[in-house]
Amino acid sequence: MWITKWLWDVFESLGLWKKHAKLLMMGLDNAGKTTLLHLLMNDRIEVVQPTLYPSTEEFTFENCKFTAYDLGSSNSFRNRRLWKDYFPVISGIVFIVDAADPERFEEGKEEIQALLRADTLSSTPILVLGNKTDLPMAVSKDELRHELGLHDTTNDIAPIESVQPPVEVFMCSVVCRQGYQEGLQWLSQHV
Ligand SMILES: Nc1nc2c(ncn2[C@@H]2O[C@H](COP(=O)(O)OP(=O)(O)OP(=O)(O)O)[C@@H](O)[C@H]2O)c(=O)[nH]1
Ligand SMILES: [Mg+2]
Repeated sequence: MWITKWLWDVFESLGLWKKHAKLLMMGLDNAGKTTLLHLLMNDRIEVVQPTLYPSTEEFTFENCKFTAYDLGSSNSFRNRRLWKDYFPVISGIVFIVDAADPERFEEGKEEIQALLRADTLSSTPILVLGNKTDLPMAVSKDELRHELGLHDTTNDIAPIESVQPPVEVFMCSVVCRQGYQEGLQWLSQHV
């Protein structure tokens, strides 16, 4: 809405927003990307349909303004090509995984490992959210990290010579409004 944009511009010019970050929402279909985005924008859980068309949304978290691109699932061929167009303009990635769907971890691993190999993203922080911890099948953070082939960045055991972007895993339940806040705080510090 133009009035929101106008207010942001005023606040920005007064130096009241510390940062403005552009994010790409990524992850397999059904992971919870759009549900999270709508919660961040409208502060409520909405029933959403699978994303068929790319959308650009804006929200604020603490005193950081975010513009987020929701392209739909990253496992579609069309979107894989689309992402690359966004890489040069984004300052962070939110990669959401359904932590209660072990059958799709391998697919998720392929997606995130492809991201880690992308030259254009060498310094772009990646927030990995293990979503749906409210479901009984949800795995632990350690298990998810292992399944996705991610180093334990918390304990800093990644090889020093690696030029991989900062990556951190946070477990969350979007529908229970738990866990993603800590992840966004981490991301805000790295964008
Ligand atoms: N149990 C549970 N369900 C969730 C959670 N977050 C999202 N969902 C549900 O997961 C389903 C998919 O959510 P979406 O937000 O559409 O997922 P998406 O990643 O945007 O999917 P695509 O648009 O197809 O890429 C919906 O039925 C949501 O209500 C959660 O934390 N727990
Ligand atoms: Mg969606």
